[in-house]
Amino acid sequence: MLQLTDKAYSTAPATTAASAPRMSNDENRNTGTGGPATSVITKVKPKTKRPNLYRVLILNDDYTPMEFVVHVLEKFFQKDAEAATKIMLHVHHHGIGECGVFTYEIAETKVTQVMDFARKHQHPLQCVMEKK
Ligand code: TYC
Repeated sequence: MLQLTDKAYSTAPATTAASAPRMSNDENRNTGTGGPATSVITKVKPKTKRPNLYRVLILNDDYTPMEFVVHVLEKFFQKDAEAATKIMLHVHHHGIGECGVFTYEIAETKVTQVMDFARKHQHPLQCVMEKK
């Protein structure tokens, strides 16, 4: 059967009431001691988790043409010409620079795409990922 909702992709708690303080089922139950009735207050924690993030970095070298690096940044990291040129020049002068920040699988894919593209064009450009 086709399911339209999927818990794995839900970012919000199922209901807002879920995170409100709640008393145990048998509210105001007697303790059987002749003492006062007691209740346990429970608070349901929203179960959203932030994903681990990874920086994708490119490294400088002496041979890859500047225009090729700019092209890589436009093609795989959606940078415009100005942003791509800034990043390329930063790497050229400092040795390393950030192309973007992604979840693990996306970062891994970007690294593979850049490395394959550089190899195909016979440039030694290196691309790596680093946990934030
Ligand atoms: N240093 C290279 C050159 O002078 C340009 C370059 C920039 C190479 C950034 C790689 O990640 C890089 N042609």
